[in-house]
Amino acid sequence: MANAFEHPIYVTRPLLPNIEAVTERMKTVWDSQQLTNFGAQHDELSKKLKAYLEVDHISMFSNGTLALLLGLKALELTGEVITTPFTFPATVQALDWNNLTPVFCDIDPVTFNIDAEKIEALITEKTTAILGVHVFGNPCDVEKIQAIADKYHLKVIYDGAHAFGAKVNGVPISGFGDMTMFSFHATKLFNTVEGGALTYHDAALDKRLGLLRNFGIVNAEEVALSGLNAKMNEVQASVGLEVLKVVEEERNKRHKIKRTYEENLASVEGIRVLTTLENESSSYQYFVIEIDQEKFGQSRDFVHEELQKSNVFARKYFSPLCSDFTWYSGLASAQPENLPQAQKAVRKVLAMPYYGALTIESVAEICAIIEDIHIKEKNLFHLVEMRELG
Ligand code: T4K
Repeated sequence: MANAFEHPIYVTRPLLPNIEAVTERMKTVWDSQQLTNFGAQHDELSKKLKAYLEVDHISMFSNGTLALLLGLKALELTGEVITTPFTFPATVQALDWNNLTPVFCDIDPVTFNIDAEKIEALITEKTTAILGVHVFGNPCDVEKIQAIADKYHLKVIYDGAHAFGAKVNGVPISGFGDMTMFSFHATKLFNTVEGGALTYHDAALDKRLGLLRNFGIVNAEEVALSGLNAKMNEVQASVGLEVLKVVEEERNKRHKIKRTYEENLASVEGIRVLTTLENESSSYQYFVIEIDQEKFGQSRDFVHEELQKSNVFARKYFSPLCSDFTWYSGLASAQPENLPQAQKAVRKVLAMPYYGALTIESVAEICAIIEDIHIKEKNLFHLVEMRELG
């Protein structure tokens, strides 16, 4: 019989670097009196991330949402953008703020990513781009998406908020599409407290994004375009530089946690663990399960509530579907009957606690809680069956 936890166990905890190291770095910032507007910490982090992510071009931002919003703006998109309904609100809100209309495409029931097979049918003369999300850090079908984009001359943007460090066939995730956004929010594997970045291949975007994130200011005499304030400051960059030093260690810890979950849940009927495909490597951002109510005996919502009673706060990411937001109710592509797989996933998926500081014993205990629910249901089912038989 599993036990409740004394202290709350959350879906994640921030990766906190050594405080002395952060303080030391902060002293440098204080001494310099340059707190924001592209100082030494910003430039150092930018250089280090370029190497880590193996990219030629990177621009850093105050958060992932503004990075995506301004990235779409920089690409000068118009009309319709094909995207997924199974994502965090920021993905589609970045489209809204650019006056772009999302066209929702159903998802693949195995990866929960946009179903590349269903994209082509949604293309109209207004379509200018495909906005894929590497949901839970597992890569989209990048090759198929690129083939469609090439055929119809569309831009490809990836929301890689969860995909820091993910690869496809050994190629870093930012190698695909025209542009990739990363989130460096506190809940992300790599964090700068709040923060984000865009990576891209077109050198001309360096200048445009530089303007867009800094009010369009060219110099003291000239403002070239209507931008925003979306700069990453020196405190954020300092934290990021120290977090970057411990990211690999965190990935290793998460690998062990992932294996413990997988081993403990493998025999539980009705639970599917979301894994990466053979040619892909994961970002270790989320650990996600899918609960088949019929086989497991109880719904995802029931499991979510039972875990909460034991002080375990798993999350129903990404519920509600973005297509169900009230302001999209007039869109044909947002109608539930057009998104059957997304409608199923949103009722079955649960993001489990997943962070390096989580002990292996705690993971085993969380799995035991889930197994207990299943066994209880199974016993109840047999009892009812036997009663019915006489
Ligand atoms: N695209 C996608 C696909 C995304 O998932 C996101 C963000 C974005 C775009 C936008 O990127 P950013 O603009 O955020 O850079 C969290 C994050 O706030 C959000 O960044 C993230 N996705 C989303 C999936 O998760 P919530 O509403 O779940 O956050 P919250 O505050 O409930 O945090 C979850 C748990 O984490 C808490 O229960 C406890 C723990 N926590 C959280 C914070 C903030 C801590 O232990 N310490 C903390 O400081 O959205």
